[in-house]
Amino acid sequence: MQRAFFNLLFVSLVVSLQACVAVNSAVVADTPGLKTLAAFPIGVAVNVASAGAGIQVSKERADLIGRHFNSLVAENSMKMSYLHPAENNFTFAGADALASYAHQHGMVLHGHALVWHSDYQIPVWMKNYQGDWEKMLASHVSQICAHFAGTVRSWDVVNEAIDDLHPAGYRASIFYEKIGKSYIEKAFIAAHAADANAELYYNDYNIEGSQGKLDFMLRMIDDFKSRQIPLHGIGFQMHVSSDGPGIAQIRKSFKAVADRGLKVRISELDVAMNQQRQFSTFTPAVAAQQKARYKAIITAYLEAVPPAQRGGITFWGLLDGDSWIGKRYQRPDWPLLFADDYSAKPALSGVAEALTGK
Ligand code: 9MR
Repeated sequence: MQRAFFNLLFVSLVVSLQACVAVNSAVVADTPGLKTLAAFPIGVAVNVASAGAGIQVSKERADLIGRHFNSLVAENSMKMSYLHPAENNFTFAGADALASYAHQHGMVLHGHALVWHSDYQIPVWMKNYQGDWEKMLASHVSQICAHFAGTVRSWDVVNEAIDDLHPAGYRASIFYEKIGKSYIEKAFIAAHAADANAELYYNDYNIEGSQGKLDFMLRMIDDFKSRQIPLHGIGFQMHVSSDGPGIAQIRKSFKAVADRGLKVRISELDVAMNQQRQFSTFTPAVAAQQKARYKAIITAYLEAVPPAQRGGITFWGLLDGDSWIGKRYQRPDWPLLFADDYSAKPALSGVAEALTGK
């Protein structure tokens, strides 16, 4: 009698375990790898080897990334201060490891960023540089591009050179102050001379939302085109939120760049949901709103950018907890496609639905 009871218990345990496995694998099988749904690169920003979060040291991350993405970008480790800590010293080891990881896993590596104003990403030696700034910056760009020629197929050559606070002028960065606005074109010329095969992007935020900033950038593009400066595409960072910018403005901004024959990348996509700090948890209603927003953005990209000009879409991190947003603004937020337990959020289906036109 007792034995029969335990047998029954055992059988029901096995049955429920099997059911559980079946449900989980059905969920996994139902979520297509994003990279299988697009003819252009689908990327994610990763950290190199920070404990647990580094793609090379976390199996969970590596598996999820391998399933959905075919393009990587270093969230931080290819910025100026990390790659070029002293005038005559480059530290390429971390980025080289990422490049070979990408290569081994059939992914492309996008380089971010050769010239960026952000104060603590400019190496101290550079800030204090007393010599010829034009030569120094060109040499910085060309040495890095030459090192990665053949492994990095596209670069953010200049990041955030336009000032959106003082409407639509050049940002008063150290490069602008030392060299003038020509530092931008000179960086592109140096990058192209060092690696003629690399695709070269100008990358910025809020160009999908601020008409003034967009117009200023379009004038810069037109000027570059008229003088054959080797600029191949624009990266729209797209750190957007649930409330804005409006989708019509986003579509129009992509189209304005595409109409000029350039490639368009969505280069750092995330959708913040808690700018007003009104939520303490990520509810199903917020998740549904985020899904719709992701879907609308990807749809706008596909509508506005012809296939041959789609440089790809990169998400700025994998798990919500990775995101810079919560850290920078000191608030809970859930801007990305995966929750911290590696489960897919509705946002992932929103992206998949847009890519498949459903
Ligand atoms: O996500 C990045 C964060 O980890 C860094 O602390 C920060 C400063 O280097 O940069 C963040 O990434 C930025 C990117 O490099 C350029 N566009 C804005 C991104 C978010 O701030």
